[in-house]
Amino acid sequence: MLKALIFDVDGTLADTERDGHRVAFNLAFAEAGLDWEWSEELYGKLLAVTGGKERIRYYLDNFRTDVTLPGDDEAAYIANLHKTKTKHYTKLLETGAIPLRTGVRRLLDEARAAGLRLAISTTTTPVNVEALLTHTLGAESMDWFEVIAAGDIVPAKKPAPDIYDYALKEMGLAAEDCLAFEDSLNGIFSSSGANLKTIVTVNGYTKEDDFSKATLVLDNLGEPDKSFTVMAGDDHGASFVNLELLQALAK
Ligand code: XBP
Ligand code: MG
Repeated sequence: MLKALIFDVDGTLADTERDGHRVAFNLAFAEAGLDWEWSEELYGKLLAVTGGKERIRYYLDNFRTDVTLPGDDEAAYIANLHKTKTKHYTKLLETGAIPLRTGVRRLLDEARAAGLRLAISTTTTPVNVEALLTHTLGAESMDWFEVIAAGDIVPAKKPAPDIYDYALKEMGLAAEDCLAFEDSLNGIFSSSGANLKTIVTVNGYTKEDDFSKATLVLDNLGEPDKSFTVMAGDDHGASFVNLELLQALAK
């Protein structure tokens, strides 16, 4: 019996990476006087690593071995740089620059009206979730989600299943009572690692990924007047994601 929907954030609720996080990282680097510039192409490679702090570390270790960070505490330097990035990112969201993806608002409204429980499992920083929800759905939307599992709240980020296991535990639900929504390879490894059936909505950075672990792979959630495109899986005759389709997928 489907009891809850658990949503990833970046790339799933909204297409935040290319024009949001990436831009915020570059603004933080410029503010710190660094010559680091993450192009759209390079950022696509850096998305292999989840977590902004971890992504900066990955960039330095794999693309900038020429760089020696100032001071003697690299982790502290990176954490501070990441704090600046988060400041820029939340300011970007305040401008309304990043809208919700197709079908997200409608599905959240349908789920709430039907009494389905909602949760979030994301690698991003908690303040980023609050900024996205507040500026797209209103401040009260933070209360729509029983659990907002985000960022450093778990020891291991996606692709580890920790963030989904945490949400399930906090909700007191079994994986078979829920469906997860994801957009990336790291995401599907995490949700399927927690034994969750997962609907994937691909985006520019992830459309070529292998989503064989997903229950259904779509270009987006669709709307009554704008049908989705099915990349893989059984759409049960639906043309957009609604509760009827989700109930069929959850069986
Ligand atoms: C995506 C991520 C995050 C964001 C950047 O998270 O991996 O790290 O790219 O946000 P998800 P932070 O798809 O799980 O929502 O800089 O706050 O980590
Ligand atoms: Mg994601």
